[in-house]
Amino acid sequence: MTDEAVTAWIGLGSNLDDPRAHVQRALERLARHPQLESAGRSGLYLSPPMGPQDQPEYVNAVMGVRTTLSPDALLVLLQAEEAAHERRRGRRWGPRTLDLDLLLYGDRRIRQPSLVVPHPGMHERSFVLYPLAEVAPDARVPGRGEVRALLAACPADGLRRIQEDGTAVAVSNE
Ligand code: A4P
Ligand code: MG
Repeated sequence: MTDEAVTAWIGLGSNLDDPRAHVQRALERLARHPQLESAGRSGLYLSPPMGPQDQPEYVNAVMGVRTTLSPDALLVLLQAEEAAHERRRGRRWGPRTLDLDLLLYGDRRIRQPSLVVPHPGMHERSFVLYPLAEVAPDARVPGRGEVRALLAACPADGLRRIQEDGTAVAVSNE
């Protein structure tokens, strides 16, 4: 990869049809993608649904990639990966097999109809900040501050980290 590569952070979420497997498979496929170079990934987390409550818990994770792709091209790649997981778009914030959000793209701020970066709400969502702080506490959310500081102000909201033996342990920012 050339010097123009940027570090982008991607948020992964799933709450249908074996969510752990969907997130795990997406992490592996993205890490192998020829236009992405892996720059770290968090463990898997379990989180109560934000939005409609009549849906299962989510599995969430984040991953960093170094890439020379433009933000728009990266979004297209992420949407193709969602489609590979048979993601069907239903109601907003409704259940899904895989949601890939472009959280951060270097220090860029983007406001287009199809792409808003930093991803709206990420600075106050525990299922984004806790995994992100695990791998990139120094990262900056443009206009909001350092991940570490955002985490300190963000209640865990029932978030649990999945351990290697498969059990889930509550997390805290204290
Ligand atoms: N879009 C704009 N900016 C971006 C970006 N930075 N990354 C556009 C990705 N997409 C972006 O997305 C709708 C449109 O957003 C896309 O066409 C793209 O052009 P979508 O995935 O079809 O819709 P959505 O995900 O239902 O809506 P939205 O508003 O993106 O929701 P969020 O913020 O992604 O939240 N609860 C838990 N515990 N964990 C979760 O991960 N996720 C959601 C979805 C709800 N509740 C959750 C979780
Ligand atoms: Mg989304």
